[in-house]
Amino acid sequence: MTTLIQHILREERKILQASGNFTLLLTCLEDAVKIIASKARQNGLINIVGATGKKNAYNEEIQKLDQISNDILINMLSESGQACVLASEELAEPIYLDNDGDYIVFFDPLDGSSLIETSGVIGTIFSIYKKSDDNILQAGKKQIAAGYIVYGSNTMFVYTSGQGVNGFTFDSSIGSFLLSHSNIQIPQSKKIYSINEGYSNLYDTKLQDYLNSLKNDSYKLRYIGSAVGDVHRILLQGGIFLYPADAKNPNGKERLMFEANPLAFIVEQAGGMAYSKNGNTLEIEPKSIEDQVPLAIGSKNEVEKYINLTD
Ligand code: P6P
Repeated sequence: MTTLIQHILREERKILQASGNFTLLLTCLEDAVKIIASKARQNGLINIVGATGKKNAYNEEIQKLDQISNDILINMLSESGQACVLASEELAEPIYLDNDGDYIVFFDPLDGSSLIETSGVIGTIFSIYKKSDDNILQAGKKQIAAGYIVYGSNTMFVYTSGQGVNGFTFDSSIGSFLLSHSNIQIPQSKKIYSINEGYSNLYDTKLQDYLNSLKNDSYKLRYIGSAVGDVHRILLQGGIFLYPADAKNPNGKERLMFEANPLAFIVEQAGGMAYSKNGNTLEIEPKSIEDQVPLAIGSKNEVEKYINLTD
């Protein structure tokens, strides 16, 4: 039996040459997501459903559990003393903390929160960088760790620090995440694609022709409406997730710092590929904390086929 914290301690000693501070940061993150998981499972019993009446920087309604999750993460990560900057998808500005912490943490506190009310698959996504003197915005390839916690039929913590991808499933009988999926490798060929076909009239001709080629080749469509849920399925079963640019969203919708980069780091570490118009997602130099990018992510052969047929 290997717990999440045992695994992170071993990795920290082997790779990060840190003195335990990184493990302390992830321990506080683990506590935060345990609380979030507990709240999410009480949906229907406690008043966590519905909108707060506030909007985020993307003009989206902030749901009550978004706010709760955001506050829990801010509180726990601040208390760790190891993060000098916290940036949340739900906050217009990053939080600069008065400590000598070495790490910058970006997070989407609850991706897919519109699915809370219907008990859908939602999740927390995080992305960790070493502090940089000049700018908190760094390309995704500079991440030192990233992961997500998916709150679905089980609660699973999927994580990489650049040494492969491991999944830890929450065992409520002992209150810990235990290693359940060691060295995840994304299956390379699976005829499953994931896209919101409701927007197909907004897609350009090449994209429409590509989608038709998949249908003609008997691909299945699976789309949850939360990137963390769709990408988690693809990480384990293979396929491709697409949130492309369209006439309404010329830069796509997925947030570079909060969704695309951490998911791209995970998928590439599992042998997959992540592509955002004209190049690898992890190579993009962010211009703004609110950058949104088109995203094609999943099995390498599927993403390469997408690029060949649409670029
Ligand atoms: P649509 C969730 O709000 C999210 O940001 C992603 O998790 C998800 O992939 C996308 O939006 C869904 O967007 O336009 O299909 O509802």
